[in-house]
Amino acid sequence: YLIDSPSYSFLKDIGLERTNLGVYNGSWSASGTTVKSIDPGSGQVIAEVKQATPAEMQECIKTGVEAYNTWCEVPAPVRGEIIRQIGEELRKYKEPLGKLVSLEVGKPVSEGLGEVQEFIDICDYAVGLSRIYAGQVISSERKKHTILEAWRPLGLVGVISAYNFPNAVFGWNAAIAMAVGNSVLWKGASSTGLVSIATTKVISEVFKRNDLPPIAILCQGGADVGSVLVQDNRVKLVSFTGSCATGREVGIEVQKRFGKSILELGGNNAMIVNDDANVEMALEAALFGSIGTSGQRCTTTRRIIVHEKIYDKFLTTLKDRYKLVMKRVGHQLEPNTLIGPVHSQATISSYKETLEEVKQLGGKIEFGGNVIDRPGFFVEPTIVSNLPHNSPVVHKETFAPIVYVLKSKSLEEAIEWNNEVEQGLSSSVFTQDINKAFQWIGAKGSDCGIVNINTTTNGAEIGGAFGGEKQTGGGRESGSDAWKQYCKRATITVNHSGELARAQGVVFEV
Ligand code: UN1
Repeated sequence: YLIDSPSYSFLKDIGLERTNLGVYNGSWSASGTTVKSIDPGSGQVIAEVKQATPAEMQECIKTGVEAYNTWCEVPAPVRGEIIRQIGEELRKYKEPLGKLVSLEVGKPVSEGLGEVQEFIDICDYAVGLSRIYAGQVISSERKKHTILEAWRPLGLVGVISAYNFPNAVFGWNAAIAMAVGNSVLWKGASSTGLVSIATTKVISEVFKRNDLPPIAILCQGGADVGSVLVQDNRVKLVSFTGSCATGREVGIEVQKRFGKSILELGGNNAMIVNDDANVEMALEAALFGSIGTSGQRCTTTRRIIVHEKIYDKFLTTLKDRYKLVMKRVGHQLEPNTLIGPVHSQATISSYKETLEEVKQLGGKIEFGGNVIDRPGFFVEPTIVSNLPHNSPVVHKETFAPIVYVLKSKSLEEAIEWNNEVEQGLSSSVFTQDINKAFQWIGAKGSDCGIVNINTTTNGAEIGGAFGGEKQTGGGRESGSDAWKQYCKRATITVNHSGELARAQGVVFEV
């Protein structure tokens, strides 16, 4: 196991062992199956995680509700102070935790560190939020009456996160949910259990130190354990990140019991390069957008729609850049690496299947297209051309580094293509024409949740609300007023007139 080797001592620095228990609800336990965590860059085992049984999930829910009953009465700015301490702990452990994220997911170290930074940033945001989130006072039509609006916590919030962002996505949800008074129960992806455990170790120390119950609970497990969380009425909100197919099932299950859900599902993100674009900048954006995280972000650029006037030159230069980046294929922990492995053998299979489909449909592989022969799970980042904009394979999200380059006649056509897919997460246009830019962000512009101008489809900051429309699920996480989704709204009419009055002039007197 890699954890036994001295060059991986950072794993022990964040409290990991050879065999780790995947349940934390005040103490560590777990009696389900054992999952080996694999380094996608070498295929070697890092360490192993013992997962929960469905019964243990039930226990976690019980503890989470109890913890909520304490936490919701802690004044919001005091909750903020606890979250400030969590942010401090994360700063202290940023290096080993970021390296673990890199190792277990397969993403380059700077991206692993970036992920922990995203969690730190959202903690800062939540600290501020804890002091400023507020309701309002609304005018009443009745004399000496006042309408108040207040935001109350929901209770226990469930978070199910995916392997590609095993730390930050939990962070966005947990920091905001806890700031407004909820407790949190997390089930991370089975293949990134070590990140879930290490993250929970860092956070749980803060609650202990402050004599608080476990406000953030962890329950690692498979689909059987996840479905207990999804179906239990005590879990007031389920925030799910993953595929459209699973998200649809989760959404329906939660709706059946009238629970709340936040769905952050697939994307099929397009980048439009208009004929007046700063092409150099667009090329750089295309590179990080399509290849970054080996194409495994929900915000990854999957389609590049280029104006016909600049199409040929753009494609040729893009291929040259891909050639350059190929020199930077390597193990994700190597400092020089820009292209790490994909996460698993399953990703390689879907990469191969999609490229088969591409060939059958008459697509041209302009660059890449092969599995790289080295230990671990490596594929060549791939550019495909010559497919119609509405080809079924172009409309499907393959979670791998494959990008389709499409040739358009006008911005209008490009916007139409941007919008014609089922998913609606992220999008961006490259133009230097302010009129075109405003066309893009207007009602008839991009229909996505993220509508960028002159920057990448991926790599959003925490300050804005994150999420997308249509089959992306409609939920919003992270910044802006996304916190409201973790609350219930109370509309409070206060009569301070000393006599009862009815609204709308209704008479009801005996
Ligand atoms: C994800 O891929 O699920 O905008 C999240 C981004 C990151 C988050 C991605 N901040 O690419």
